Amino acid sequence: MTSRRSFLKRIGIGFPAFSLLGLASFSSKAQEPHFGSDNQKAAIKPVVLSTWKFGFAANEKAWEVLNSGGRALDAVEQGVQVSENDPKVTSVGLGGLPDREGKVSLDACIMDEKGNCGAVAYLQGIKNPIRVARLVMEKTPHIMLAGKGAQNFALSQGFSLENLLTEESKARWEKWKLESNSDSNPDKPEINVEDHDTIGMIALDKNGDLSGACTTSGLAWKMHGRVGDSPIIGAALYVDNEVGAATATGKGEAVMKSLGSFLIVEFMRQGMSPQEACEKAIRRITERQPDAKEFQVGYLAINKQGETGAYSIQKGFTYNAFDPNRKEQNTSGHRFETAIRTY
Ligand code: SD4
Repeated sequence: MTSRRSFLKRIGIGFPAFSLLGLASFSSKAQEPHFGSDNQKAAIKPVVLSTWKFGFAANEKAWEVLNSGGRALDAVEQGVQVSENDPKVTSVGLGGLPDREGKVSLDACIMDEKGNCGAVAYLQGIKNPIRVARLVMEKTPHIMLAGKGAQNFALSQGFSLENLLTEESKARWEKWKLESNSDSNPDKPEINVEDHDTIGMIALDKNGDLSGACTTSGLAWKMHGRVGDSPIIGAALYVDNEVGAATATGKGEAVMKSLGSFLIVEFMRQGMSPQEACEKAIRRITERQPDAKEFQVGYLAINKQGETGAYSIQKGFTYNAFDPNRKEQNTSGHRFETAIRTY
């Protein structure tokens, strides 16, 4: 079996660089990547990546599915539901922070290895928008349903209406209302920079197939009716089973302007590594959007070989990476001013 060090040499990455990529903590029982007789690099699989600290629990659920040979699509759908169902995660599903009128509205999308996709936008009263998005994909001729139509479709599929505004989220909204003057400040939703945000999850299964899911309650205190990037295929999520997958978190408006996830997949198609593709897509925002210092966007990517990348505008973007050799939480911190990446 090829040694790890010689494997790194063969793929052109010295050990220090490999550490920088956040991949250094192989356990002693780690499976060694190996080469076939044609000297092709064997894919690392399965792999699952998700955004933010709370995504660790979601990854564990997804890992159960992947490790038992399940489909990446099932893994991501079941994984992100862990966050949707957790009232303490105040940016996804139940317990999500509301808009400025106190209404919780959810956005989600899902995409499989065949390029099928489904999405819901501005969905109210339904705890698991990702399940509804999958049903839109599988049971309708459409890709996205929004608002009342999305809710009616969910009810027709056996979902029930629930109050998603928990006491804690309601109290935070009431405090925000007291402290802010939303009428004179209509464009200032809460921009999360730290460890509480949308969950985006992308996975490569044992069969070598990619899928992804993204689900959120969106920016806290957003204008009523606002829809972000999270249900937009190509913006917050894109999967191309020939190339790779990418997902986004952060200020949706910035991601939508550059269709970040699609851009990353296209960069990987041109030969960039997932890390290079994430960095270049972040630069597309920082170079073109003059207010980029004011907000956060974070990207994750996987390619068909199971290599991963992560990058963000600001420090503090936490993500979770599971593969046969690691179960880790990392921070991809880009110091905007100096363009130095720190892990
Ligand atoms: C949105 N990208 O609605 C989502 C939510 C998020 O910081 O990630 N907020 O814009």
